Amino acid sequence: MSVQTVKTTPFTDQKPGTSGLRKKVKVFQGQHYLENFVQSIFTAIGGGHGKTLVLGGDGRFYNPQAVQTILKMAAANGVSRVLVGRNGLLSTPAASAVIRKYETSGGIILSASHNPAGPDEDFGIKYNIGNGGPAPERITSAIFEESKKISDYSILDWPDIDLDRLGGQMVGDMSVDIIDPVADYQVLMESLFDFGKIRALFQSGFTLRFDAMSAATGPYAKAILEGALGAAPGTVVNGDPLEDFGGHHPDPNPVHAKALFDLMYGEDAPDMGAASDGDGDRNIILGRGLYVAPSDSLAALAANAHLAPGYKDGLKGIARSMPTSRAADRVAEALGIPSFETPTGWKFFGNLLDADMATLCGEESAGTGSNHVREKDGLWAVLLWLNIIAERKQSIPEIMAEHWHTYGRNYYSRHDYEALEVAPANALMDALRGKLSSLVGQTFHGETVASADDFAYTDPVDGSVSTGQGLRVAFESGSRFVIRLSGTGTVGATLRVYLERYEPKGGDMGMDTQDALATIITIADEVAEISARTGRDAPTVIS
Ligand code: VG1
Ligand code: CO
Repeated sequence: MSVQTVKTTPFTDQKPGTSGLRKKVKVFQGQHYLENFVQSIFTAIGGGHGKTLVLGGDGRFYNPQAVQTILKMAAANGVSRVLVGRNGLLSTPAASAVIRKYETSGGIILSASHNPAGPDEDFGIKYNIGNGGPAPERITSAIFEESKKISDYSILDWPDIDLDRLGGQMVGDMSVDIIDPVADYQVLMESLFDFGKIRALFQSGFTLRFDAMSAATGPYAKAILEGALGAAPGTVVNGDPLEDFGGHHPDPNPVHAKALFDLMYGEDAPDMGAASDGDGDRNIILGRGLYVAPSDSLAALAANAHLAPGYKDGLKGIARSMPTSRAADRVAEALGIPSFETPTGWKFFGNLLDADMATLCGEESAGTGSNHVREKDGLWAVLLWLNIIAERKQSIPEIMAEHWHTYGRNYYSRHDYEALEVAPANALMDALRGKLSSLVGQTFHGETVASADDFAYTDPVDGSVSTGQGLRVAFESGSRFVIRLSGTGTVGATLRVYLERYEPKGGDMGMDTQDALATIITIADEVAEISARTGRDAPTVIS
């Protein structure tokens, strides 16, 4: 057994984005690339000495090789113990749950989430801290700084271990526990929800289609939905994790989960449709003929969470990312609890959850979660919906109709322009940023601008400030649009345009979303010069 110190030179592009470092697999396979980043993590967290870590990923191509390398580096950096999901698999929320349950120092999650996988596609890695959540900016910045000055890394000369064998093994002096990736997570879900009531719901004939998109959630969904809850066999489709996710983008949206949307809008639709993403932290919810916008799902869950045992004492507060619709704010107001508006990315919710200021959190990008872990959690959201349906004995369309009747409806959509050239995308942002202040008071197509700014966030717990988090233009009517560039893509730039219009209660709750937003869409295109500057006449994805 010998620790090798390997000479290396820094890469300039290891800056973590919205959720860790994501690059093409080929980039990660390049000499020293993965190792440099992993060593930068260890250095940034003050070394591995005496620490216990959790390690696992979404099962995509290169996941097992990366696990082996990281284990040898962890041992060389003095880590005492690593808990590894069997075959290197742990969904992102399950990794968070395991970090919390065993009170480890943190964990390394291997995922590029909803990005496609395979030898020519994407890989990703991120560090989560001891609360189970993504490292805050202070730590991701420290990792990036280390990556810019690294000169060597440490790795143990040791054979690969058997990732398929549950139980203890050694890598040098470091003990490795291969754990069942589902067990701890399932126990946590059983503590939050009324499994008896949900089981009775399925027994009464309630039907569900859960599309695991050939990614990490399959084993969890099968064990919990079809196993513990007795949903009919076949409820979970695409339930076996594949290293290339079957060649699909495991992104639950109308384009990539088209089969599910077609089913739910067709004649043979089950009562509920749901899907998760590559690493299991996202969810979408559909009723018969109705797609519940993720922002609306957050609001409806917040309004009904007290029906599930884990939330029976009510919520402390609700947090949403800035581009997420303000539907949840109205619920918070009605409940008399605070609401928070954070930048995009789950790392900004951690402090609010730790301080018990927020109980539920959500993002428009199909992410919802609570204080049970420090990540968004796809299957958790499905179970909370099921628990609510079991209690209310109403369909999803009925629950949403009542919700809008009570609170009004925030019509909401996101338009993505993917794989743009970087320079014109940046120029578009710069141009819009430059004219924000001059927009206030101007009227476009009957909508007068009430405010326009570049969103900055001051964390109410530790006072840290995050700037440049999205350009937002709000109108006197309550409508708004927000524009930002994605921080998770690996090819060119992706422009995200978030569109929102509020229809007060008593108004028309049955409009087509794109029709309802037509004026705001036109204004956003004109003001931000989207088609003119991108050369695109339509978004790549509308969700
Ligand atoms: C996207 C979403 C954001 C989410 C992030 C990570 O980021 O918009 O809401 O937190 O992905 O989710 P961006 O920077 O591309 O807009 V996941 O499920 O990809 O880990
Ligand atoms: Co994800």
